[in-house]
Amino acid sequence: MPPLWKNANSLTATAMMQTWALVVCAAALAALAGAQKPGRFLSLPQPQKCANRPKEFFYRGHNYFFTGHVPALANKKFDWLDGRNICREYCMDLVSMETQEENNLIFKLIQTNDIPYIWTSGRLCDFKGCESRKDLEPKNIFGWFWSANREKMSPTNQIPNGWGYNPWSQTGHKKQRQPDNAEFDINGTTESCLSILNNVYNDGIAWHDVACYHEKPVVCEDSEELLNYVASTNPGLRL
Ligand SMILES: *[C@@H]1O[C@H](CO)[C@@H](O)[C@H](O)[C@H]1NC(C)=O
Ligand SMILES: [Ca+2]
Repeated sequence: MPPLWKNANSLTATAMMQTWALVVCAAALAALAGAQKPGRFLSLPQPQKCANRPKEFFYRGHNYFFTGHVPALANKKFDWLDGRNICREYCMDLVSMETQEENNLIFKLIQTNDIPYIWTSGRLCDFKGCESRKDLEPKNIFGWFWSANREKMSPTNQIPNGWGYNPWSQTGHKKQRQPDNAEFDINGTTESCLSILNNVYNDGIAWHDVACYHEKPVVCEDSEELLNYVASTNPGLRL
């Protein structure tokens, strides 16, 4: 899969700031489009929080934690952007499941701890900058990506390459396979964010598109981009 934006890899500090500008812009516009809390931005990493970030488990070079297992964050819920920002202050971002093995790990975390739902970094490219991308049409099939690293997802109507199942639920509010953008039909709110729901539609643990204003606990995953940036600007800091 090509990265969604060309400069997704090997970021210098300057490119990093440009990337932030792009993402900040997109996030702000997306927030405005949702008419929820206008003028919101992505948070910058906080070096001390990065150094002391919760490390609940480790997989393939990344640390992860569930907010419900961190005393200061337990019982708190966040809308999607606030969820990203909670993670980003720790040099992390919402979890991205690019492989079946990683997805199974997160499904198991949800099952073992009986977690009702979480946010992931999955996002529909439906904000400014996405209009001219013919390769993202139709959006409900080709328009999804991981915002943590801007990687495109597999088409939603297929079993992803290398996977044995399609992680998107086969059912939902409209008794149709996901993503179904169901809340748009109810009151015009687009379901632009990717949540894992635990058997909410009697469908087991599965991916659903959900409107981004809903509040959920989150799983944070190390962001190499933010860790590298904080490492390069804070020599000697142990991350
Ligand atoms: C849309 O409907 C959902 C579900 O009933 C509700 O929670 C939400 O507040 C509604 N949003 C608006 C903008 O009316
Ligand atoms: Ca849905």
